[in-house]
Amino acid sequence: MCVAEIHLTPVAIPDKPLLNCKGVHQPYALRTVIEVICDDGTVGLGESYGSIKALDGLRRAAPALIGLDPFHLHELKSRVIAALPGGGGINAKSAVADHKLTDVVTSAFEVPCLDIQGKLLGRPVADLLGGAVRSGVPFSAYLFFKFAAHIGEASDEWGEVLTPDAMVGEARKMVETYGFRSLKLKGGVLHPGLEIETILKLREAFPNHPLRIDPNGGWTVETAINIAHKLENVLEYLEDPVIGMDQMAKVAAATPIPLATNMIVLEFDQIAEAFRTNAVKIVLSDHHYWGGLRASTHLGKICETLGLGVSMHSNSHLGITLAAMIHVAAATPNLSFDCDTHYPWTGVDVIEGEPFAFRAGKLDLPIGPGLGVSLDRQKLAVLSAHYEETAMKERDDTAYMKLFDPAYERRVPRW
Ligand code: GKR
Ligand code: MG
Repeated sequence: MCVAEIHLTPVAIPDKPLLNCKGVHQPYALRTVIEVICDDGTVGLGESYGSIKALDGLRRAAPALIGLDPFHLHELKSRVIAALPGGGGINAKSAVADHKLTDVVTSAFEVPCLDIQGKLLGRPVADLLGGAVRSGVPFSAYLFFKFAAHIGEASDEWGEVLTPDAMVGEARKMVETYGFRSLKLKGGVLHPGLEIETILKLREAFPNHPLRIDPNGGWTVETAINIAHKLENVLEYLEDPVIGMDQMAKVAAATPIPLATNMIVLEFDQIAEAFRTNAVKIVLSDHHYWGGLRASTHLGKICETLGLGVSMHSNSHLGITLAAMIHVAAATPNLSFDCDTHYPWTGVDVIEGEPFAFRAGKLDLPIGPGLGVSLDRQKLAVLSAHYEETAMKERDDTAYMKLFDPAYERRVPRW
């Protein structure tokens, strides 16, 4: 059997005005839904980025995969590399971190191939990754400071969250609705003093919830060390307080709080330096740019060998990605921290039936072979129509922020 057809559908998912150190989320988040169809009619699903470079790479590589045996994943990777000479990265030049196009595209097609394999074998994808070691995968509440509404719109159901007290309110709603047992705050947005106050108020309101803060490199080394001192014994880990291996190593040397990253260790050949310099103690995996689900379990193994922890990063996403995250998280023995997810902010999906429902902050493996999710064509058509109608074809949180505040400037570090 072999791959006979590939369909790529870019979609625009309504998003909330969530703040980070680069600006604010636009009205849509862009993704691509991937369908790989075999000559026997078996369909594998995948989901990846929807940026111009990612979509272009997916479109250029897809024809090279026709005729591929969906079990031949090494060949999948070499066909992708051959189809994308020069490779390159998928992010804008101004981005502080980039992701390799060939890894992104390999992953985007590996997941549907694993979905196909699972369907043919009648087994969940987690079984193809060594089997699930936990029945429910725990996720953390992903807390964002936010504006009440997009420009020209009425307030969304979360309202404005721009103070420590309002953030405690957002956290309560997340915990009451989804049962999350740990909290991650997207920082680098307010003055550091206010973000310290926010974490301390969260600690008071949720004495038993592990807490993390991630300013995406928005602080100077001095600010980061100062914040780390104030939050010692409060944080489970501190994520990307500063940018760059050397700067992370300086902060790491000054605090007992473990540092985590999804910004300085993005590829296998960066792990050794991070280990040597003691810059990070926890690597955040993300199958979309680490090269796929199998690569993510390899990352887990390497981290185990080096005595590093593994946690999981996320970006705005739909249920196909969430299903893949659950399978790989279930099959990564040393993924010992609650995973990130933007899913509660998304509110819509392309999968058939009910959206994923968190119980006590956890999600079970979807039922059924492969990923265990199928595509709802009507839902897909709605999000695809949004993509076709919107002029937005690239994420640009800074440009959108300038519409709220024309004086706003992107600065990393900001504080
Ligand atoms: O959604 O604004 C966001 C996040 O800041 C996202 O872009 C990051 O990639 O969640 C991510 C992170 O942990 O850095
Ligand atoms: Mg992060």
